[in-house]
Amino acid sequence: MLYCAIWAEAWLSDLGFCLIMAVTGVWIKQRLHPLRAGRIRSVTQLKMETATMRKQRNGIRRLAVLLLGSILLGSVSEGAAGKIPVPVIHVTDLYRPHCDPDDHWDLACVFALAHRGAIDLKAVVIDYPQVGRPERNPDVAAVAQMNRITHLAVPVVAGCPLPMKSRNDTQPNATSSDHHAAETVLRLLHSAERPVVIHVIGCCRDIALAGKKAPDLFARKCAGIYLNAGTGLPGTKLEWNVSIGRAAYAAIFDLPCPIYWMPCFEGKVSADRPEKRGFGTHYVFRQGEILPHLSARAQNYFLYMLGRYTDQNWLGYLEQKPDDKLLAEFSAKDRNMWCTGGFLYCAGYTATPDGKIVPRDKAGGAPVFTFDPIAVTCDDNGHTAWRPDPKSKNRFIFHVRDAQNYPTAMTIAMKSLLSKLP
Ligand SMILES: [Ca+2]
Repeated sequence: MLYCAIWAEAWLSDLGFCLIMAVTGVWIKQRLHPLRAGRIRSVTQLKMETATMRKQRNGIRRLAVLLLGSILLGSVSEGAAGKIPVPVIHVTDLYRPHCDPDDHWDLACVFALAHRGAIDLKAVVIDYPQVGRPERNPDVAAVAQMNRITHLAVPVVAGCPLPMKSRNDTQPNATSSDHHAAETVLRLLHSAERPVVIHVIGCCRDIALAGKKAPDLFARKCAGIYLNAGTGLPGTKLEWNVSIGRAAYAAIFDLPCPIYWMPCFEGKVSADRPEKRGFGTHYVFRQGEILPHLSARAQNYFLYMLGRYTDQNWLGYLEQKPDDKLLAEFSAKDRNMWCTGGFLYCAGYTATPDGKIVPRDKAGGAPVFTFDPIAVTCDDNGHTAWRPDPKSKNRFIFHVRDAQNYPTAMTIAMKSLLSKLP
């Protein structure tokens, strides 16, 4: 709505400018025409005057076109954080019944950013359920609820059931159903007017497949992959999102587009390397700090998931009065979180230590996190090695700059996002 209002305002001001230019043009024609002005005394003088006037008119036309163009471009550059909403594809292991409820919190965050016009949410891709967990289905009901709450119409597709056998495995024998998600991603990149951001907060498979099938398209049309997987330092067991698809995780690091790597955990930090601290996104918040402050519909979105409902009553549940008992029960529980910073950053924002969401260039000298340029490699088994590289233009790592305030800042930022959901 905000974005529409900005466009409407911009176009109205452009219309006003055009009217002014038209009136000015008529006035100039009336005032300066040589015959009307009575300044012509011979045919030769008329020809010379006419040639001079033509040059002046062409100059005025060029100036008008330049002015009009700059105004139109100026209106396009308006919007959230001073830019057009960045197109986003959200890839998540979002199931019903839920696996880890953090994915539902994350889905609400990206919908909240879309609702306020900061991103253009193009699609949600949900991982194919894990082997041995057939009762878990991609939670299309949660996406339907968020569409209902935000008045958006974001499409949702399910991912590929086949694991990649190697980091270059493009699965030539897969069916169209198997690659529905990967092909959807490629179609969206191909048709997008601007490069698209991709958030991966579950398995890497579908984006790795899409990227390996069309690396040139990723080079041209992917603005960055926000990769929520792995650990910042080696020496610990593989993180969950890596363990469910090592080859796919390794393949992401091969892609010719920016990678904003968001290690889920810091890893094993040695006491003699204190400068290596802060390279993990994990934080914890108490759900009661946010849930009671949400709209009834937003509360019901969470309670329908947290209560593990698997009926078909997603719309009916959304519209009812929130269940006070469930609300109290889950408000008293903590929640592990990881991905919030990347959602803000891709939209042009960061957070201050006191949790204010601010444009990245207005954070002053103290953003609570940064993305630092690095050189990074990943072997076939999902083990990464990296080092700072100030010259790097397309590999970055999430860096918590203020560990003391980071969890609170992310919680307050999330609360301010979600509390604006209708
Ligand atoms: Ca996840």
